[in-house]
Amino acid sequence: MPKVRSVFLSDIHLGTRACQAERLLEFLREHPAEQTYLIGDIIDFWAMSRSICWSQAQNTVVQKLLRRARHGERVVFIPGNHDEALRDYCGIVFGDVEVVDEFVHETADGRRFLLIHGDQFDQVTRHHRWVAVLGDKAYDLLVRINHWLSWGRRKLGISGYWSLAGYAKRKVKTALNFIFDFEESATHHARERGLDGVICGHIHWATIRDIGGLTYVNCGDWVDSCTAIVEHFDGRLELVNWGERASQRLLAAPPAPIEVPLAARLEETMEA
Ligand SMILES: [Mn+2]
Repeated sequence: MPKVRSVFLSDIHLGTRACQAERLLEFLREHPAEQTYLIGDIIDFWAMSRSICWSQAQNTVVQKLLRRARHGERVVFIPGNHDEALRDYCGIVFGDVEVVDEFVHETADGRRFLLIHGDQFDQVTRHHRWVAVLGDKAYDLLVRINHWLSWGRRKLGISGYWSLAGYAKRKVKTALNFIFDFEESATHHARERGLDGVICGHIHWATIRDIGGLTYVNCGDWVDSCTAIVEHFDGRLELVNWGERASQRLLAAPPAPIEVPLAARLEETMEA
């Protein structure tokens, strides 16, 4: 029996060591849904072009998603910039998974949302790819440090999840105004289309908020914060912070070191 009407996920980054596949599996197990939307950067082809990390848990994530599609649940895949190779396949159905460039989802209470990854609204990735690469590099480093930090915190019995990358992002937010600009332009796009809001990903910053009468929703990510958006049967949208919930239960082994495949991205920038 579905527990929620819809599940919205983005930025899983399968194929990288940072991908928190085990936590995602837990989340999926506890959230059967009528429809599942995968809103971009699900598979990280950028990173995989250099070094591939494909764990058993990541394999299981793919199998679970395909299984959902096979068993009558609607699964829609909207490619992002890290899996942009799949944009060539928009309009095609793969093993019951629909691949589309963007999608309009109507909630149970009749609101219409544009589903799109969001790199289209990111002026940095669009026009200054090298800046995005530098940003990515710093971000990956923070995620890696945080991986060890949170393990240390668990070992010391400190409860709760504290994200270094999240902290740093909050700090630089005012300096760059990057997130603000992104949210504004995504919402603007939905408004122009006559919709009630937008559900996107890309910036790894989960939120549900009102922007000028429209609802701006971001799914977050599964490399750092472990967040998802769910739609309940009455149409209410909820941000699920699985990272916070799971950290209270997981007193696991030390994390494996993360190899950050930066060279691949740098190469790509040279070519761009
Ligand atoms: Mn992206």
